[in-house]
Amino acid sequence: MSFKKICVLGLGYIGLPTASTFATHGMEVVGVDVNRRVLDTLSNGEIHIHEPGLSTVVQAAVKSGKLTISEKPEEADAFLIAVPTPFYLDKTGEHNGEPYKLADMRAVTSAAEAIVPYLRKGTLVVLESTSPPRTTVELVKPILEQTGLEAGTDFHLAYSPERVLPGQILRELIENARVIGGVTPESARAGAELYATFVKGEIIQTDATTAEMVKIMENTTRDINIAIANEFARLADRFGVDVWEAIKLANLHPRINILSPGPGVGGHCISVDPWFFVEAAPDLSPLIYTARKVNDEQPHFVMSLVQKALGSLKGKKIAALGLAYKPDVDDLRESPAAEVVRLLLDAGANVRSYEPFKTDGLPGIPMTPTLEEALKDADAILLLVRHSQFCKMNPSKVTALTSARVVMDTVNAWDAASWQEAGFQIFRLGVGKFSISD
Ligand code: SAJ
Repeated sequence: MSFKKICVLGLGYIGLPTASTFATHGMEVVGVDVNRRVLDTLSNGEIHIHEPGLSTVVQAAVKSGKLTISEKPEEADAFLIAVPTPFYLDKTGEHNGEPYKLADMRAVTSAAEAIVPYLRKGTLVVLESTSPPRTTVELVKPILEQTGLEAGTDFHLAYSPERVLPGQILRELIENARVIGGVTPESARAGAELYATFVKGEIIQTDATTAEMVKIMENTTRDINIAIANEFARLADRFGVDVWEAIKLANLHPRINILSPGPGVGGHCISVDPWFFVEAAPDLSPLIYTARKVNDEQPHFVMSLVQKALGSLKGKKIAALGLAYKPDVDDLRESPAAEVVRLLLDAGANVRSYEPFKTDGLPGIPMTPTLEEALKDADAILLLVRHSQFCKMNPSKVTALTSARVVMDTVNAWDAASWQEAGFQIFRLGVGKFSISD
């Protein structure tokens, strides 16, 4: 079968780059979103997210006439669902007061319902949104079959996880291997043919539920690996060890690759996807649940570092550097850095945050438009995100910009000796010793 026209539902971090990439590879694309602000921004030739190179690709796609933006779907050869599957904290008390999160599948449900009037014999529908195992067959399939058409026989239905890394989306979209899971082998084949439009990596066909599980397994493994690194940081602090040195040495082992501790795990993927397993099968996922809890508690460990450095936090002026969920992106979703700032504010500290990628920041968090302003009258500097700009800070120049003489590094970005030589006292996350002789 050949695909000439595709409708992409959801123009966020995944949908927009995917829609534009299909368009720049010759496909006629209708990009659909329910958010008026997103539609207006895109219609004005602008984009609502920060992703290197994306603006150029979207503009090229719109200018060529291949990408049009709309508030509702229209008839097409294929439909791709890339809407959010957010989480909410379960407050029913069913989990004995333990933090427990549940998936909100309403956007996937409405997207599937929006496709129903346009579904024809031979149409392909692909779900890309990260979803609990069996969503394609148990949630999406019955909605689409309301048409009287049968999935796998009359139309094709598949699940294909996106695996791109924010900051490198456009390149990874094309180069990464793609898994396509069909409700039948024919559906998988149709999906593989669609993605062959631009994917240069290997395209592997499987069944829909396996494809769903693969995605969640990938991000869950990463979450657990970061949790153990965070736990090592706590242990190193207790035992008078420098965790960064210990990790470097352990990683010399040819089969060990310990990740980096930090202020916690954020973003809309790793910090939420493991919940899809926990929610679906709590009896089978105690390790996954515990790793989530360890990573969610990590901002409290940062608080203990700040308390160690400053004693009482009341009225202390702290310059907090970085609010994004990870280095060199503007995404503040589920950011542990923002959580640390909230905890500091709650403890009575006078925090001023500087986030170079998003100076308008977050409600309730006092922000400064420049680094200089954040540093000016500070008592202490707290580094929360390993942005390249912060890694390059020269301590001997920083002395002139601030009254602070205490710095706290939670991401191992700064060379302790250089800061000490410049007259700062430095505290580092996961470092329970102050000199080699400790
Ligand atoms: N982090 C650490 N220590 C580390 C690595 C990361 O604390 O050693 C933190 C980061 O600071 C951040 C969080 O973990 O807060 C997640 O960052 P990340 O770079 O690990 O992942 P994401 O969420 O930006 O992207 C991930 C990727 N998945 C994997 O690497 C397995 C990406 O390929 C997926 O497409 C994406 O999730 C997604 O959409 O699911």
